[in-house]
Amino acid sequence: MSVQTITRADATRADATRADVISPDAIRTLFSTAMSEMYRTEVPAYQTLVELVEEVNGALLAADPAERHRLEAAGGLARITEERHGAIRLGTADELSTMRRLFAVMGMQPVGYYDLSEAGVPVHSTAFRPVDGEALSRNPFRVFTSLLRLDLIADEGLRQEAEKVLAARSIFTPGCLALIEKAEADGGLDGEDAGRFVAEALETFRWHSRANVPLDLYNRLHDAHRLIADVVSFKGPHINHLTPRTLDIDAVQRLMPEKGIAPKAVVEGPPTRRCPILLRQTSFKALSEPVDFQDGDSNGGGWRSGVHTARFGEIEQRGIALTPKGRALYDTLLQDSRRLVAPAADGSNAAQYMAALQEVFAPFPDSWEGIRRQGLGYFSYSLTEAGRRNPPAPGADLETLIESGLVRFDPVVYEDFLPVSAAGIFQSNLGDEARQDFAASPNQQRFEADLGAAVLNPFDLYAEIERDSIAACLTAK
Ligand code: OOG
Ligand code: NI
Repeated sequence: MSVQTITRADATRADATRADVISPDAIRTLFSTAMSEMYRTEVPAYQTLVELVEEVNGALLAADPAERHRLEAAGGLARITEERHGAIRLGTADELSTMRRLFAVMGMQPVGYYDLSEAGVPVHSTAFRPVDGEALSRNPFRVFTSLLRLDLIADEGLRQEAEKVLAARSIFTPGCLALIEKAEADGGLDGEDAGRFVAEALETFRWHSRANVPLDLYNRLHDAHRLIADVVSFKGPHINHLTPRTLDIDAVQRLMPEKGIAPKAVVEGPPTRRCPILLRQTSFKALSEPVDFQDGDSNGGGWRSGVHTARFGEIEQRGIALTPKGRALYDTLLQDSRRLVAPAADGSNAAQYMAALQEVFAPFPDSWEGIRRQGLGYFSYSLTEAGRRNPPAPGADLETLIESGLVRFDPVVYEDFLPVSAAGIFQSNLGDEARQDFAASPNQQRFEADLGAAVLNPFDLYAEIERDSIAACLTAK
Protein backbone atom coordinates (compact mmCIF):
# COMPACT_ATOMS: atom_id res chain seq x y z
CA MET A 1 0.00 0.00 0.00
CA SER A 2 1.40 3.38 -0.87
CA VAL A 3 2.01 6.06 1.70
CA GLN A 4 0.31 9.31 0.85
CA THR A 5 0.17 12.54 2.70
CA ILE A 6 -3.23 13.83 3.68
CA THR A 7 -3.52 17.47 2.88
CA ARG A 8 -5.78 20.15 4.25
CA ALA A 9 -7.40 20.23 0.82
CA ASP A 10 -8.55 16.64 1.29
CA ALA A 11 -10.16 17.57 4.57
CA THR A 12 -12.13 20.50 3.25
CA ARG A 13 -12.86 19.23 -0.25
CA ALA A 14 -16.14 17.94 1.12
CA ASP A 15 -17.48 21.46 1.47
CA ALA A 16 -16.84 22.41 -2.11
CA THR A 17 -17.89 19.53 -4.31
CA ARG A 18 -21.62 19.18 -3.79
CA ALA A 19 -24.12 21.67 -2.54
CA ASP A 20 -26.01 19.23 -0.33
CA VAL A 21 -23.07 17.67 1.53
CA ILE A 22 -22.92 18.66 5.16
CA SER A 23 -19.75 19.69 6.93
CA PRO A 24 -17.56 16.88 8.30
CA ASP A 25 -17.56 18.88 11.56
CA ALA A 26 -21.31 18.40 11.83
CA ILE A 27 -20.96 14.65 11.27
CA ARG A 28 -18.25 14.52 13.96
CA THR A 29 -20.56 16.26 16.42
CA LEU A 30 -23.40 13.84 15.63
CA PHE A 31 -20.99 10.98 16.13
CA SER A 32 -19.39 12.14 19.38
CA THR A 33 -22.81 12.86 20.87
CA ALA A 34 -24.11 9.43 19.86
CA MET A 35 -20.98 7.76 21.22
CA SER A 36 -21.27 9.59 24.53
CA GLU A 37 -24.91 8.55 24.86
CA MET A 38 -24.04 4.95 24.11
CA TYR A 39 -21.19 4.91 26.63
CA ARG A 40 -23.34 6.49 29.38
CA THR A 41 -25.72 3.55 29.17
CA GLU A 42 -22.97 0.96 28.75
CA VAL A 43 -20.80 2.27 31.62
CA PRO A 44 -22.93 4.11 34.21
CA ALA A 45 -19.83 5.29 36.15
CA TYR A 46 -18.99 7.41 33.09
CA GLN A 47 -22.29 9.26 33.54
CA THR A 48 -21.39 9.92 37.19
CA LEU A 49 -17.98 11.22 36.12
CA VAL A 50 -19.50 13.54 33.50
CA GLU A 51 -21.83 14.98 36.15
CA LEU A 52 -18.92 15.51 38.56
CA VAL A 53 -16.89 17.26 35.86
CA GLU A 54 -19.82 19.54 35.03
CA GLU A 55 -20.17 20.43 38.72
CA VAL A 56 -16.47 21.20 39.10
CA ASN A 57 -16.27 23.21 35.85
CA GLY A 58 -19.40 25.16 36.79
CA ALA A 59 -18.08 25.98 40.26
CA LEU A 60 -14.71 27.04 38.89
CA LEU A 61 -16.19 29.35 36.27
CA ALA A 62 -18.53 30.90 38.85
CA ALA A 63 -15.63 31.50 41.26
CA ASP A 64 -13.16 32.76 38.66
CA PRO A 65 -14.75 35.41 36.40
CA ALA A 66 -11.33 36.22 34.91
CA GLU A 67 -10.88 32.66 33.65
CA ARG A 68 -14.45 32.64 32.41
CA HIS A 69 -13.84 35.86 30.54
CA ARG A 70 -10.55 34.60 29.09
CA LEU A 71 -12.21 31.41 27.81
CA GLU A 72 -15.13 33.37 26.40
CA ALA A 73 -12.84 35.81 24.60
CA ALA A 74 -10.79 32.98 23.13
CA GLY A 75 -13.97 31.20 22.02
CA GLY A 76 -13.13 28.24 24.23
CA LEU A 77 -16.05 28.25 26.62
CA ALA A 78 -18.59 26.66 24.33
CA ARG A 79 -16.33 23.74 23.55
CA ILE A 80 -15.53 22.78 27.13
CA THR A 81 -18.66 20.68 27.57
CA GLU A 82 -18.30 19.26 24.04
CA GLU A 83 -14.79 18.24 24.85
CA ARG A 84 -13.96 14.58 24.98
CA HIS A 85 -11.73 11.92 23.61
CA GLY A 86 -12.05 8.20 23.34
CA ALA A 87 -9.74 5.26 22.65
CA ILE A 88 -9.85 2.05 20.65
CA ARG A 89 -7.40 -0.77 19.98
CA LEU A 90 -7.28 -2.44 16.56
CA GLY A 91 -5.91 -5.80 15.46
CA THR A 92 -4.89 -5.54 11.79
CA ALA A 93 -3.48 -3.18 9.18
CA ASP A 94 -6.75 -3.41 7.22
CA GLU A 95 -8.76 -2.35 10.25
CA LEU A 96 -6.43 0.60 10.77
CA SER A 97 -6.55 1.84 7.20
CA THR A 98 -10.33 1.51 6.97
CA MET A 99 -10.61 3.31 10.31
CA ARG A 100 -8.58 6.15 8.80
CA ARG A 101 -11.12 6.43 5.99
CA LEU A 102 -14.02 6.27 8.45
CA PHE A 103 -12.60 9.10 10.56
CA ALA A 104 -11.84 11.16 7.44
CA VAL A 105 -15.60 11.32 6.76
CA MET A 106 -15.80 13.23 10.07
CA GLY A 107 -12.87 15.53 9.30
CA MET A 108 -10.46 13.63 11.56
CA GLN A 109 -6.86 13.07 10.45
CA PRO A 110 -4.14 10.91 11.99
CA VAL A 111 -1.83 13.16 14.03
CA GLY A 112 1.36 12.01 15.75
CA TYR A 113 2.97 8.61 16.32
CA TYR A 114 3.16 7.05 19.78
CA ASP A 115 5.34 4.06 20.54
CA LEU A 116 4.10 2.31 23.66
CA SER A 117 6.40 -0.73 23.40
CA GLU A 118 8.96 1.18 25.40
CA ALA A 119 6.50 1.31 28.29
CA GLY A 120 5.72 -2.40 28.18
CA VAL A 121 2.51 -2.20 26.13
CA PRO A 122 2.58 -4.05 22.76
CA VAL A 123 0.89 -1.35 20.63
CA HIS A 124 1.71 1.73 18.63
CA SER A 125 -0.77 4.51 18.12
CA THR A 126 -1.94 7.73 16.55
CA ALA A 127 -4.73 10.17 17.37
CA PHE A 128 -7.45 10.90 14.83
CA ARG A 129 -8.57 14.49 15.27
CA PRO A 130 -9.67 17.65 13.51
CA VAL A 131 -6.68 19.79 12.60
CA ASP A 132 -7.57 23.36 11.78
CA GLY A 133 -8.50 26.00 14.31
CA GLU A 134 -12.06 26.43 13.17
CA ALA A 135 -12.85 22.71 13.12
CA LEU A 136 -11.26 22.35 16.56
CA SER A 137 -13.35 25.15 17.96
CA ARG A 138 -16.52 23.54 16.59
CA ASN A 139 -15.79 20.15 18.12
CA PRO A 140 -12.34 18.82 19.06
CA PHE A 141 -13.45 15.17 19.47
CA ARG A 142 -10.49 12.85 18.99
CA VAL A 143 -9.84 9.13 19.20
CA PHE A 144 -6.56 7.64 20.44
CA THR A 145 -6.18 4.65 18.15
CA SER A 146 -3.77 1.82 18.83
CA LEU A 147 -2.70 -1.05 16.64
CA LEU A 148 -1.76 -4.30 18.36
CA ARG A 149 1.77 -5.46 17.63
CA LEU A 150 1.64 -9.20 17.39
CA ASP A 151 5.27 -9.04 16.23
CA LEU A 152 6.18 -8.38 19.86
CA ILE A 153 4.58 -11.64 21.04
CA ALA A 154 7.16 -14.31 21.66
CA ASP A 155 4.93 -17.40 21.32
CA GLU A 156 4.81 -18.15 17.58
CA GLY A 157 1.90 -20.62 17.82
CA LEU A 158 -0.26 -18.22 19.81
CA ARG A 159 0.56 -15.40 17.43
CA GLN A 160 -0.69 -17.47 14.50
CA GLU A 161 -3.89 -18.37 16.32
CA ALA A 162 -4.49 -14.70 17.11
CA GLU A 163 -3.82 -13.71 13.49
CA LYS A 164 -6.33 -16.27 12.28
CA VAL A 165 -9.08 -14.99 14.58
CA LEU A 166 -8.38 -11.39 13.56
CA ALA A 167 -8.32 -12.21 9.85
CA ALA A 168 -11.78 -13.79 10.11
CA ARG A 169 -13.57 -10.87 11.71
CA SER A 170 -14.95 -7.79 10.00
CA ILE A 171 -15.41 -4.89 12.35
CA PHE A 172 -17.30 -2.58 9.97
CA THR A 173 -20.89 -3.10 8.90
CA PRO A 174 -21.49 -3.37 5.12
CA GLY A 175 -23.63 -0.22 5.38
CA CYS A 176 -20.77 1.67 6.98
CA LEU A 177 -18.30 0.59 4.29
CA ALA A 178 -20.73 1.60 1.54
CA LEU A 179 -21.20 5.05 3.05
CA ILE A 180 -17.44 5.58 3.45
CA GLU A 181 -17.09 4.82 -0.25
CA LYS A 182 -19.95 7.11 -1.11
CA ALA A 183 -18.42 9.94 0.92
CA GLU A 184 -15.10 9.43 -0.83
CA ALA A 185 -16.67 9.37 -4.27
CA ASP A 186 -19.01 12.34 -3.76
CA GLY A 187 -16.74 14.47 -1.56
CA GLY A 188 -19.00 14.14 1.48
CA LEU A 189 -22.42 13.00 2.71
CA ASP A 190 -25.77 14.74 2.74
CA GLY A 191 -27.70 15.04 6.00
CA GLU A 192 -29.68 11.85 5.58
CA ASP A 193 -26.64 9.73 4.72
CA ALA A 194 -24.71 11.35 7.56
CA GLY A 195 -27.33 10.16 10.03
CA ARG A 196 -27.15 6.63 8.63
CA PHE A 197 -23.37 6.74 8.61
CA VAL A 198 -23.24 7.67 12.30
CA ALA A 199 -25.62 4.85 13.22
CA GLU A 200 -23.64 2.32 11.18
CA ALA A 201 -20.25 3.54 12.43
CA LEU A 202 -21.42 3.36 16.04
CA GLU A 203 -21.84 -0.41 15.62
CA THR A 204 -18.06 -0.78 15.32
CA PHE A 205 -17.49 0.86 18.71
CA ARG A 206 -20.21 -0.97 20.60
CA TRP A 207 -19.52 -3.40 23.44
CA HIS A 208 -20.15 -7.08 22.66
CA SER A 209 -20.75 -9.29 25.65
CA ARG A 210 -20.29 -12.37 23.47
CA ALA A 211 -16.66 -13.14 22.80
CA ASN A 212 -15.31 -14.21 19.45
CA VAL A 213 -13.21 -17.04 20.93
CA PRO A 214 -13.53 -19.96 23.33
CA LEU A 215 -12.60 -19.37 26.97
CA ASP A 216 -9.49 -21.48 26.65
CA LEU A 217 -8.03 -19.33 23.87
CA TYR A 218 -9.06 -16.18 25.75
CA ASN A 219 -7.10 -17.41 28.77
CA ARG A 220 -4.00 -18.14 26.74
CA LEU A 221 -4.17 -14.75 25.02
CA HIS A 222 -4.70 -13.15 28.42
CA ASP A 223 -1.67 -14.92 29.85
CA ALA A 224 0.47 -13.61 26.98
CA HIS A 225 -0.78 -10.06 27.64
CA ARG A 226 -4.14 -8.79 28.81
CA LEU A 227 -4.18 -6.30 25.98
CA ILE A 228 -3.91 -9.06 23.37
CA ALA A 229 -6.97 -10.76 24.86
CA ASP A 230 -8.83 -7.46 24.75
CA VAL A 231 -8.11 -6.88 21.06
CA VAL A 232 -8.39 -10.40 19.69
CA SER A 233 -11.31 -11.88 21.65
CA PHE A 234 -14.13 -9.62 20.54
CA LYS A 235 -16.14 -8.88 17.40
CA GLY A 236 -14.99 -5.29 17.36
CA PRO A 237 -12.85 -2.61 18.97
CA HIS A 238 -15.23 -1.51 21.73
CA ILE A 239 -14.58 2.06 22.78
CA ASN A 240 -12.64 1.53 26.01
CA HIS A 241 -13.09 4.98 27.54
CA LEU A 242 -14.45 8.43 26.89
CA THR A 243 -12.87 11.42 28.55
CA PRO A 244 -14.53 14.69 29.46
CA ARG A 245 -12.35 17.78 29.88
CA THR A 246 -12.21 19.46 33.27
CA LEU A 247 -10.88 22.88 34.21
CA ASP A 248 -9.62 21.56 37.58
CA ILE A 249 -8.38 18.00 37.54
CA ASP A 250 -7.12 18.13 41.14
CA ALA A 251 -10.66 18.89 42.35
CA VAL A 252 -12.15 16.03 40.31
CA GLN A 253 -9.45 13.63 41.55
CA ARG A 254 -10.24 14.66 45.15
CA LEU A 255 -14.01 14.37 44.72
CA MET A 256 -14.14 11.06 42.80
CA PRO A 257 -14.15 8.85 45.93
CA GLU A 258 -17.12 10.83 47.30
CA LYS A 259 -19.06 9.73 44.24
CA GLY A 260 -18.05 6.13 44.72
CA ILE A 261 -15.40 6.17 41.98
CA ALA A 262 -11.83 5.05 42.78
CA PRO A 263 -9.25 7.09 40.84
CA LYS A 264 -5.77 5.91 39.91
CA ALA A 265 -3.17 7.04 42.43
CA VAL A 266 -1.34 9.77 40.53
CA VAL A 267 -2.40 12.32 37.97
CA GLU A 268 -0.33 11.77 34.81
CA GLY A 269 1.52 14.62 33.12
CA PRO A 270 2.82 17.91 34.47
CA PRO A 271 2.16 19.11 38.05
CA THR A 272 -0.54 21.57 39.16
CA ARG A 273 0.31 25.03 37.81
CA ARG A 274 -1.25 28.46 37.44
CA CYS A 275 -0.72 28.24 33.68
CA PRO A 276 -1.50 24.64 32.63
CA ILE A 277 0.80 23.09 30.02
CA LEU A 278 0.10 20.11 27.75
CA LEU A 279 -2.19 17.56 29.32
CA ARG A 280 -2.97 16.16 32.77
CA GLN A 281 -4.99 12.96 33.04
CA THR A 282 -6.40 10.60 35.61
CA SER A 283 -8.71 7.61 35.30
CA PHE A 284 -10.84 5.20 37.28
CA LYS A 285 -10.02 1.56 37.08
CA ALA A 286 -11.53 -0.69 34.48
CA LEU A 287 -14.61 -2.65 35.47
CA SER A 288 -14.93 -6.43 35.39
CA GLU A 289 -17.81 -7.23 33.09
CA PRO A 290 -19.58 -10.51 32.36
CA VAL A 291 -18.73 -12.08 29.00
CA ASP A 292 -20.06 -15.20 27.28
CA PHE A 293 -17.36 -17.29 25.66
CA GLN A 294 -17.89 -19.86 22.94
CA ASP A 295 -18.03 -23.31 24.42
CA GLY A 296 -15.24 -25.15 22.65
CA ASP A 297 -16.76 -28.53 23.66
CA SER A 298 -20.06 -28.13 21.90
CA ASN A 299 -18.90 -27.06 18.46
CA GLY A 300 -19.67 -23.43 18.94
CA GLY A 301 -23.24 -24.11 19.97
CA GLY A 302 -23.03 -23.31 23.66
CA TRP A 303 -21.73 -20.47 25.80
CA ARG A 304 -19.73 -20.32 29.03
CA SER A 305 -19.66 -17.31 31.26
CA GLY A 306 -16.53 -15.46 32.27
CA VAL A 307 -15.40 -11.89 32.84
CA HIS A 308 -13.32 -9.31 31.00
CA THR A 309 -11.83 -6.12 32.37
CA ALA A 310 -11.22 -3.37 29.86
CA ARG A 311 -13.54 -0.41 29.97
CA PHE A 312 -12.81 2.56 32.19
CA GLY A 313 -13.34 6.28 32.64
CA GLU A 314 -10.83 9.09 32.37
CA ILE A 315 -10.72 12.85 32.76
CA GLU A 316 -8.30 15.32 31.30
CA GLN A 317 -7.24 18.91 31.80
CA ARG A 318 -5.72 20.52 28.75
CA GLY A 319 -3.18 23.31 28.78
CA ILE A 320 -1.00 25.12 26.26
CA ALA A 321 0.64 23.34 23.32
CA LEU A 322 4.42 23.51 23.70
CA THR A 323 6.97 24.23 20.98
CA PRO A 324 9.74 21.66 20.38
CA LYS A 325 11.86 23.69 22.84
CA GLY A 326 9.11 23.66 25.47
CA ARG A 327 8.43 19.98 24.91
CA ALA A 328 12.13 19.13 25.33
CA LEU A 329 12.13 20.99 28.65
CA TYR A 330 8.96 19.15 29.71
CA ASP A 331 10.44 15.75 28.80
CA THR A 332 13.65 16.47 30.70
CA LEU A 333 11.85 17.66 33.83
CA LEU A 334 9.46 14.70 33.76
CA GLN A 335 12.37 12.29 33.50
CA ASP A 336 14.16 14.07 36.34
CA SER A 337 11.10 13.79 38.61
CA ARG A 338 10.75 10.10 37.84
CA ARG A 339 14.38 9.54 38.60
CA LEU A 340 13.85 11.21 41.96
CA VAL A 341 10.66 9.28 42.84
CA ALA A 342 9.49 6.51 40.52
CA PRO A 343 5.71 6.28 40.95
CA ALA A 344 4.96 2.86 42.49
CA ALA A 345 2.37 0.73 40.69
CA ASP A 346 0.36 0.34 43.93
CA GLY A 347 0.23 4.10 44.47
CA SER A 348 1.97 3.87 47.86
CA ASN A 349 4.30 6.82 47.13
CA ALA A 350 1.79 8.96 45.23
CA ALA A 351 2.17 11.97 47.54
CA GLN A 352 5.98 11.92 47.32
CA TYR A 353 5.84 11.61 43.55
CA MET A 354 3.45 14.56 43.18
CA ALA A 355 5.68 16.64 45.51
CA ALA A 356 8.82 15.76 43.54
CA LEU A 357 7.06 16.65 40.29
CA GLN A 358 6.04 20.05 41.66
CA GLU A 359 9.57 20.79 42.82
CA VAL A 360 11.41 19.62 39.71
CA PHE A 361 9.09 21.63 37.43
CA ALA A 362 9.87 24.91 39.25
CA PRO A 363 12.20 26.13 36.42
CA PHE A 364 9.35 25.94 33.87
CA PRO A 365 8.00 29.51 33.74
CA ASP A 366 4.48 29.74 35.14
CA SER A 367 3.11 32.86 33.44
CA TRP A 368 1.83 33.13 29.87
CA GLU A 369 4.20 36.00 29.24
CA GLY A 370 7.16 33.98 30.58
CA ILE A 371 6.26 30.99 28.43
CA ARG A 372 5.90 33.24 25.40
CA ARG A 373 9.13 35.18 26.00
CA GLN A 374 11.14 31.97 26.18
CA GLY A 375 9.49 30.50 23.09
CA LEU A 376 8.18 27.49 25.01
CA GLY A 377 4.53 27.55 23.89
CA TYR A 378 2.26 28.38 20.96
CA PHE A 379 -0.08 31.37 21.18
CA SER A 380 -3.01 32.62 19.22
CA TYR A 381 -2.92 36.38 18.64
CA SER A 382 -6.01 38.53 18.14
CA LEU A 383 -6.94 42.19 18.02
CA THR A 384 -8.29 43.67 21.22
CA GLU A 385 -11.30 45.98 21.20
CA ALA A 386 -8.86 48.89 20.82
CA GLY A 387 -7.03 47.04 18.05
CA ARG A 388 -10.24 46.57 16.11
CA ARG A 389 -11.03 50.26 16.38
CA ASN A 390 -7.55 51.15 15.29
CA PRO A 391 -6.25 48.41 12.96
CA PRO A 392 -2.45 48.01 12.69
CA ALA A 393 -0.68 49.95 9.95
CA PRO A 394 1.02 47.84 7.26
CA GLY A 395 4.36 46.53 8.51
CA ALA A 396 3.48 47.06 12.19
CA ASP A 397 5.55 45.15 14.73
CA LEU A 398 3.72 42.49 16.71
CA GLU A 399 5.54 43.15 20.00
CA THR A 400 4.82 46.85 19.77
CA LEU A 401 1.14 46.12 19.11
CA ILE A 402 1.04 43.91 22.21
CA GLU A 403 2.74 46.56 24.34
CA SER A 404 0.30 49.18 23.20
CA GLY A 405 -2.68 46.96 24.01
CA LEU A 406 -3.88 46.51 20.43
CA VAL A 407 -3.13 42.78 20.26
CA ARG A 408 -3.72 40.11 22.90
CA PHE A 409 -2.39 36.57 23.05
CA ASP A 410 -4.00 33.37 24.33
CA PRO A 411 -2.52 29.92 24.74
CA VAL A 412 -3.19 27.46 21.91
CA VAL A 413 -4.74 24.35 23.49
CA TYR A 414 -2.74 21.12 23.30
CA GLU A 415 -4.88 18.71 21.26
CA ASP A 416 -2.67 15.63 21.39
CA PHE A 417 -1.49 12.99 23.84
CA LEU A 418 1.66 12.17 25.82
CA PRO A 419 3.36 8.78 25.50
CA VAL A 420 4.44 8.46 29.15
CA SER A 421 0.97 9.46 30.33
CA ALA A 422 -0.74 7.13 27.86
CA ALA A 423 1.43 4.28 29.13
CA GLY A 424 0.38 5.13 32.71
CA ILE A 425 -3.29 5.09 31.68
CA PHE A 426 -2.90 1.78 29.84
CA GLN A 427 -1.09 0.21 32.78
CA SER A 428 -3.47 1.35 35.48
CA ASN A 429 -6.20 -0.41 33.55
CA LEU A 430 -4.40 -3.51 32.49
CA GLY A 431 -3.36 -4.43 36.02
CA ASP A 432 0.15 -4.31 37.38
CA GLU A 433 0.98 -7.78 36.16
CA ALA A 434 0.53 -6.58 32.58
CA ARG A 435 3.79 -4.66 32.44
CA GLN A 436 6.26 -6.59 30.35
CA ASP A 437 9.61 -5.70 28.99
CA PHE A 438 9.56 -5.44 25.24
CA ALA A 439 12.58 -4.16 23.44
CA ALA A 440 11.73 -0.55 22.62
CA SER A 441 11.04 -0.76 18.91
CA PRO A 442 9.31 2.27 17.49
CA ASN A 443 8.34 1.57 13.91
CA GLN A 444 6.59 4.59 12.50
CA GLN A 445 7.29 3.51 8.95
CA ARG A 446 5.48 0.22 9.47
CA PHE A 447 2.64 2.00 11.21
CA GLU A 448 2.22 4.44 8.34
CA ALA A 449 2.33 1.65 5.77
CA ASP A 450 -0.44 -0.13 7.71
CA LEU A 451 -2.38 3.12 8.07
CA GLY A 452 -2.02 3.84 4.35
CA ALA A 453 -0.95 7.42 5.03
CA ALA A 454 1.69 9.43 6.83
CA VAL A 455 0.71 10.82 10.23
CA LEU A 456 0.69 14.61 10.50
CA ASN A 457 3.27 16.35 12.67
CA PRO A 458 1.49 18.06 15.58
CA PHE A 459 4.12 20.81 15.92
CA ASP A 460 3.49 21.89 12.31
CA LEU A 461 -0.24 22.19 13.01
CA TYR A 462 0.23 24.37 16.11
CA ALA A 463 2.81 26.54 14.36
CA GLU A 464 0.35 27.07 11.52
CA ILE A 465 -2.43 28.14 13.91
CA GLU A 466 -0.04 30.64 15.51
CA ARG A 467 1.22 31.93 12.16
CA ASP A 468 -2.29 32.36 10.77
CA SER A 469 -3.40 34.27 13.87
CA ILE A 470 -0.49 36.70 13.53
CA ALA A 471 -1.16 37.20 9.84
CA ALA A 472 -4.83 37.91 10.56
CA CYS A 473 -3.88 40.62 13.10
CA LEU A 474 -1.40 42.29 10.79
CA THR A 475 -3.66 42.35 7.76
CA ALA A 476 -6.89 43.38 9.53
CA LYS A 477 -8.68 46.30 7.95
C1 OOG B 1 -5.47 4.17 25.44
C2 OOG B 1 -4.73 4.73 26.61
C3 OOG B 1 -4.17 6.11 26.32
C4 OOG B 1 -4.75 8.53 26.82
O1 OOG B 1 -5.64 9.36 27.06
O2 OOG B 1 -3.55 8.80 26.95
C5 OOG B 1 -5.17 7.19 26.42
C6 OOG B 1 -6.03 2.81 25.69
O3 OOG B 1 -6.08 2.38 26.85
O4 OOG B 1 -6.45 2.17 24.72
O5 OOG B 1 -6.33 7.05 26.21
NI1 NI C 1 -7.50 8.52 27.17
